[in-house]
Order: sequence, then C-alpha cells, then structure tokens
Amino acid sequence: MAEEKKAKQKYYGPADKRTIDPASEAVIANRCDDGFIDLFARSDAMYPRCKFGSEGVCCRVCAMGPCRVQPDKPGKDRGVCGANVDTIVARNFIRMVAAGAAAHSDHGRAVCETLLAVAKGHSKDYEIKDEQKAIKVALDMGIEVGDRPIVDIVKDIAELALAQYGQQQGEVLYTKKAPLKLQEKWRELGVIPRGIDREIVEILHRTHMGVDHDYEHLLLQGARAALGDGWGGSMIATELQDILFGTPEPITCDCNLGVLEEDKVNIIVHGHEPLLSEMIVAAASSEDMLKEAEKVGAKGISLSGICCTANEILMRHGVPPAGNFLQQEHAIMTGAVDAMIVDVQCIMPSLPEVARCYNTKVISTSPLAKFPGAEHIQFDEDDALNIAKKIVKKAIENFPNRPDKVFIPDEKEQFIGGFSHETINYLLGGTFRASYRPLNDNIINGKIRGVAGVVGCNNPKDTHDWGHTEMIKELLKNDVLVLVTGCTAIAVAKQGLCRPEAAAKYCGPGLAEVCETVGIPPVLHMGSCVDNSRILIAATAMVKEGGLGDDICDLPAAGAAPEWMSEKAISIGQYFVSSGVYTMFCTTFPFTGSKNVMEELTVGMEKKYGGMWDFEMDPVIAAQKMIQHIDKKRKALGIDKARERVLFDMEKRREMA
Ligand code: NFS
Ligand code: SF4
Repeated sequence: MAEEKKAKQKYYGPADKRTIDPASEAVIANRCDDGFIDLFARSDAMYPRCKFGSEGVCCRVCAMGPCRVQPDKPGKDRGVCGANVDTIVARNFIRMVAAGAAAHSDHGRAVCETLLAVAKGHSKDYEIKDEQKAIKVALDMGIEVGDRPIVDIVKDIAELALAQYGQQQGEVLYTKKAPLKLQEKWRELGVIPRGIDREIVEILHRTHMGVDHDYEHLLLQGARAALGDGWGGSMIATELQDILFGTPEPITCDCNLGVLEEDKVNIIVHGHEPLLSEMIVAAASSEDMLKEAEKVGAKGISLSGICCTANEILMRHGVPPAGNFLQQEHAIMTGAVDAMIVDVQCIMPSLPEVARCYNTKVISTSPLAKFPGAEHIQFDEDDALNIAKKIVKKAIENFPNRPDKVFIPDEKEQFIGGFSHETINYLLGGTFRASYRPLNDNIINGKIRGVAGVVGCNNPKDTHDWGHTEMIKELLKNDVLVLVTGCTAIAVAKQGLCRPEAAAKYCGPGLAEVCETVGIPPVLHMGSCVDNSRILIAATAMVKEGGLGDDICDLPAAGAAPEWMSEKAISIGQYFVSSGVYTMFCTTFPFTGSKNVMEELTVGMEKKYGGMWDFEMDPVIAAQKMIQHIDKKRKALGIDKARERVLFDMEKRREMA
C-alpha cells in the first residue's frame, strides 16, 4: 500500500511535502495565479522520465544515433557503431565531469585574471585584502617572497595560477599539496592532471564518436579532469579569492526568505562569481546609492543572495542568504524583490518569466550568459564599481513598481558561517599554536566518530532540503562532525543545524561535548561549491597532523551529495573519490545501466584510490552506510575500541516514510 502510494508520488520524501522549508511552503501557498508554472509542476510534467536516460544508456554523440541500448536484448545491446553499454555509460559519465570541471575551473580563471589585473594596477575597484594569505599561497607555489612588494608577489601568483590552465606537460601545481602517498597513487595510475584545460578537452576528444571505448580507460581520464578541478581550478578559485576578498572568518548571520525587507529596496545576487557580488555589496552600501533609495521612498537597501554567490558574500561580509537553489523562483514570488542580479551557473532560465508576474527585474551580467526576457548589463572588472552602481540603480528605480501583493514569509534563522581551513585550525588548536591536533585527538579517543563533507544542490525529484537535513541529523546523532558547502549549507543553516545550540539538541554525547567546549556548531559552513577544495585541504591537514593514517583514504571520513542535480556535483564527487573519500550520492545515479561501470565506480575505484562512489536513495540509510564506512576506517586504524556502537532505529525511519 505504502509502496503503491510512493510509486505515484512524483518526488522522493515525505508524502505531500514538496519542501520542508516553511518559508518556501508559505510562498507557494500565496503565489499569484497568473498562470506561470513553477518548477515543481515542471518537474512533475516531465514524468514519466526516460528510463534510458535515467540509467545513462542513451548515446547521442553522433548522428547515427540516438542509440538507446538494452544490454539484455540481443541485437539491441549495441549502438549503430557497435558501442556497448559500458562505453556509452562511461562516456556519459565523464562528459558530465568535463562540464562540471569546466564550470568550476572557468570561475577560477576569472579570479586569476582579476587578481592579475589588480596586481598590474588595473581593476582599481578591487584590492589585495589578505596579504598574509598571499604570502602563504606564494610559499605553497614556490614563489619567492623575501622582502618583495606584495603586488609583485601577487602578480607572480596570478600568472602562475593562470598558467595551470594552459599547461601541456607536467603536473598541476596544487596536486603537490596532497598527501605524498596519494600523489604516488595518482602518478602510478597516470591521473595527475597535466593542465586544467587539457584534461577537459581530452575528455571531449576521447568521447567523440570512434575514439576511446574502454570504460576503465575512459573513467581514468574522468578522474584526471576531476582532479584538475578539485586540486586545480576550484582550489585556485578559493585560494585567490581569499587573497582578493579576504579569508573567511566565522560570522553570525540570518538566512531564508524572511531576510527580505518590505520597506527597503531588495536586491538578490544569484549565481557564483564573487567578482560581481563583491562589487554589488560595495555599491549597495555606498552613500550615493542609499540616497537614491531614499528618493524613491525606501528605507534603505537590503542585499541578500541565492546559491553559491550567497555563500561567498555571506562568508566575507555577513550578507544573508535568502535561499538555496530551489528557492530562486520562490524569492521572486514574494513580490518583494526589486532586482535579481545573476551571473553564471545554477540560474534557471524560468526567472524572467516568473519575474514578469511580480515586476521583478532580472539583470544578467556575465559575457557568458544571457537569459531571454532579462535585461543585460555586462559586467567589466575594469569598471566594476560603476557598473555595480548602475545595476543597483536599476533595482532602486524598480522599487515603486512593487506588485500589490507582497508576501514575505516570517521565517529566518540565525547561523554561523565562514569556517575556512584556517579558522578550523585556529579554533580547534587555540590561539597560541593553530593545529588540527585536538581534532585528531578527539577522533582517536572516539568523542568524534568521524568527519563527513555533505555538499551539493537541491533537486525537485526530492522533497526540498529533506535529504540534506535527514542525512545530517543522522550523522550528528552518531557523533560525526559535518562540514557543509553550497546549497547543502544553506539548507541546514535554515534548519538550525549551523548554530552552537544544535550540538546539545542533535548530537551524540561525544560530539556535543567537543562542540560545546570549543563553542562551535556541529555543522561547519565552509562556503561555496568551489570551497570544497577547503575540505580537501582540511583532510590533508588531518593526515599530516598524524595518528589517523598516512593518506586521506585512511581517515574515518565520508562525503555525500544528498540532493544533487548539477554536472559540477559529478566532478566534485569524482575528485573526492579519487582523493580517497567514500562518496555517497542520493536522488538518482544515471549510470546504473552498466554493471561494469558501476563495479568500476565502486569496487574498482576503491582499489585504485581508496575512495569509492555509492548510491542510495534514502538519506538516512545513506548516512548509515557512511557511518559504517567510518567505522571500518576506525577499525583499520585500531581506534574502534574507544567507542560503543549506537544502534540505528530503523523502525522509526519506516514509520516516517
Ligand atoms: Ni554547487 Fe553552487 Fe547549489 Fe549545486 Fe548550484 S549553487 S556550485 S551546483 S545548486 S550546490
Ligand atoms: Fe550510436 Fe555509436 Fe553514434 Fe553513440 S557513437 S550515437 S552509440 S552510433
């Protein structure tokens, strides 16, 4: 009976709940009936979803196709060219890696270019905010520091970082930050990226019709490009953004749609690159813009964010996130948003249409990305503040056009964000000597069972935010410290998990004690998706601190993306796996059509890297599998005796479903 009901339900999660976020729920209930179809309805309209696509067995890389292969049907078990299901699924998989790695890495490239311009005295509206970090990065990169002027050092950093993209031979520089044992594994397998761009291009070449057909060989190239993302493009983005905008420090902030303010001009920045959003922050708080706002009868300007750009400006300025990926339409549906400013990635092309109902201005800014129906004001780093002001002015001018029906839900939740690798080091290690020693010690003594990185998107195939929340609560209950980024971070911040009080409420006794002693939340918000590189650095620091093995795969740690949707998530997943992390994906896994590929993603990769993919729909069972993996690693390290096993309450879970 319950199964039947489930089968009819068009999303995974508690029945009759599209979202567990009361703010989104209220907005949906209040939305105008002007006939636009919201994203949940659009998702439902896509059923039945194609089974071939869902399993990854459809190939359309050449015009003899599309070939939809059925491995158990003789005659239909190969495409026109003869490609079998393993080739097709592996090609589809690594093409997702290529697109994801390209998106992250291009973001990093833009940061390099701006930093270089700043060092050369152009792009005058930006400055070098964190000289300490610049020196640290220079030392990491082998750039001479001495008593050279900081702009010279930064120029070298930007040039060397930029060179990583077009490098043809050798090894992408930051892979050398990984534990030595891991580097050796990579070298032996031939998966150290030569250059960031090169590996992405090579995926496109190898997956062209008639080139590489060996699934294992294809997946190795996927790993190489993904490592060029995690230990290349994304890491460069994070490190250089810290130099340019400052290394984040813990900061208290509100989040959710309730941060919108009825009597102020509401501006939302949505997308990914802080180059733009940083300048919007500056413009929105400038005297002249505040005066302009007054002129139209507004009591000020209220800035907030959606998606990862929200995380970037939250971490550095305390600008509140208004919501995560699935809330982008909901924000506009409040009727209170005067302008939504977008750049690149995870921005729904539906926005201009939704915006028409509520007189919201959607302004696109990236030379890469235009949206039919949106106004385009192209951003230019060399004239950044002026353009940002021009954009802010558009929002101000739109303030008097608010629709009659404005509905801002009350919900907002306080949380702490801004945990960089540097601040974790400092918080746990104390003022005198920053170190990961106390963290490692608390893992060894069993108070902390392990560490999990939970990241990624939302997906309307799941109940919004439910997967993130359920998984993380299960982990906390079992004394697993959780690091979050991206839309996961916003999801659980809204649920109250990113505040110190959450320790007593949700954690097992060991983790609660540690969090309460140090005064940190049990879920540490580490930033945007490119900041997953901070998790790699933190994991490496734990290895180097000692006592937990000599490679990332020895750590009692796991990764997950419970509500993933984007190709970037696949690239992240692959670089986590290739760095030795057991990585759990929920929602869907469009590669299940090939037994051999699934075997390679799991067992095969665990042999190669020590990390592996896993897939499980139910977020709580998924969490339990992660805990099992953590326990396996504790046992291998000989530290399993320190703690007793917590029994899982499966019965309660079933009741819920
Ligand atoms: Ni990551 Fe950020 Fe969100 Fe997913 Fe999109 S915003 S880069 S891809 S949806 S977490
Ligand atoms: Fe079909 Fe082969 Fe062309 Fe793919 S490459 S569409 S399997 S013929």
